[in-house]
Amino acid sequence: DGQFVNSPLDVLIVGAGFGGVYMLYHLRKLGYSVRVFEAASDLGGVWRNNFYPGARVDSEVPIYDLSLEELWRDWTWTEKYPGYEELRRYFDYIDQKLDVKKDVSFNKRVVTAHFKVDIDRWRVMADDGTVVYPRFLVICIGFAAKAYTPHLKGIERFQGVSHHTAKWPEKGLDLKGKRVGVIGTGASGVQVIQEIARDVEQLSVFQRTPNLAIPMQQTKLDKFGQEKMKALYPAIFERRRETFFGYSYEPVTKNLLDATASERLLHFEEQWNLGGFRYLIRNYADIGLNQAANDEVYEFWKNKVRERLHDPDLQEKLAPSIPPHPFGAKRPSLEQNYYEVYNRPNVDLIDLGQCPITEVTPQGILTADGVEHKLDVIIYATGFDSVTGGITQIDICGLGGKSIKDKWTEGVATNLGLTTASFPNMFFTYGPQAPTAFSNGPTCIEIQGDWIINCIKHMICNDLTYIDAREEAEQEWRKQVLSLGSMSLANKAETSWYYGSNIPGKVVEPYMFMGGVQNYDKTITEVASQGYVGFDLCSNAP
Ligand code: NA7
Repeated sequence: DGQFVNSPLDVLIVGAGFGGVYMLYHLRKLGYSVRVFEAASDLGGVWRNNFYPGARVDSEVPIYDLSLEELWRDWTWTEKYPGYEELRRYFDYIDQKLDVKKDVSFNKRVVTAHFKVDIDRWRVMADDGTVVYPRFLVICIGFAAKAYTPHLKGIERFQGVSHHTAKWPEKGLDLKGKRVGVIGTGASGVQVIQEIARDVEQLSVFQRTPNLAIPMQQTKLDKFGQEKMKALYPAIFERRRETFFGYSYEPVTKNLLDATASERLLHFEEQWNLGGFRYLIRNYADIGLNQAANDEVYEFWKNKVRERLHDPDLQEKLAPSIPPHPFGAKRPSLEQNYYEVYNRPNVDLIDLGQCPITEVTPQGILTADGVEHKLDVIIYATGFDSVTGGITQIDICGLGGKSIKDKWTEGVATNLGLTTASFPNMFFTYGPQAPTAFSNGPTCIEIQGDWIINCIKHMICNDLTYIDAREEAEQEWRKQVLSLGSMSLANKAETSWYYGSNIPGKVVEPYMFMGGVQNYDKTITEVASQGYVGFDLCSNAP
């Protein structure tokens, strides 16, 4: 076994994005020996992997900041919704401030992690053969660690260049003057489409489901304004833990059906103009549960979008008369000039609902109407085997030699979205059965991170070697996650990564806790303060 063997670790963290950096900072401060293994060559997590043109965050700053004062005190953003370049600079700055990199091993993709009962430690191996034996294993790889490209017939025969948005070539890709096809109109598709349309010779967008995108209302930020705002940062960071989605604002408590027509109109307009996710999450309380309320939100959205499109055919394809799914059932993208792009003469929208892809040919994409769309570049903006895919692609074995992949074949089971039974001393953040996609990333990560840090501290201080979730607690949590997920209108979307239905063969069930960040925080905090009910803690492994 390779390096580090002689200095057994207290904690190994997998992933150096927001979660990994936050955990490292706190655990190191407590005096533990901690190491981070990161598959990429630098810090940044999702922003290290996703750097296609236009990649940018859909949460505004400082909501998207880490809440550590030593970070935000001297940092200034230039845009309300920063792009990947600025987010990468933020991670460089984090390193300058917190001296993170000295404890991170880059280019180390974790391939196996086996719990060794004889030593009460994990044996973790990276793809370069490096092995470590940490007591605790914390997986901070986010929900989008495994990209998904559909198995289209003929895909390997394409003679042009093709890339998944999350596997963009490191040296970049010159699209000027090229005929480019984009498959997929999720968050990544919308961003890449609106960014490249003006540069490419011809853009063909292959759309299966229209994105019910809402305006970002991007704004430039200056230092003076931000310095003034900083007086409010502590309140903002506290507040984001107290709201349903982990932002600093809440839905209104009133139901849409109890509001007058003029009240609704003005409320919709206000959220629309303020931008970001407000039209979704600061809207009326019943829009995610009541179809009639949701229909009205859709109608307003449809009319707004149609105003921006010149051609009636495009209006129907991008903002159909009949909603493709309830508004908000799939995550609406935040757009800047997405709809205007389709008015351009060099942009073509291919509606796969009417005319599906038959195959990829050496020269492009053939659709069912017999048209071969000739392309130099194909961009797969086709998403991820989200939430569980990144975890199950690692060979993780717990007690009894069972792999996590086998354990989760019939569906996911976790206790509180933090651990899973029979995998002792292992935790994960921003993954299955947690608020994950139903929350602002850093909010969720800090809530879960704090819980894990306190748990590890509790174990070490009390000389406990072993914590494992009880199966009955796990089943109880699963029941709650499933029941919340079945109540939501979100389950009405045909293909959705929230439910795993975007991946052929994946178990279709709610993969995340949809009961609200503040309720999640309260629940997990109570479990800890009651002495970790639902967990076995002991001095020796059984
Ligand atoms: P998403 O949101 O999963 O979007 C994937 C897109 O790819 C979506 O429009 C899919 O259509 C489309 N898709 C997937 N498979 C196919 C096939 N076989 N043919 C045609 N189109 C296909 O992934 P993103 O990367 O955009 O965003 C993921 C999250 O990352 C996002 O929510 C943010 O939180 C950040 P569909 O809608 O299923 O019909």
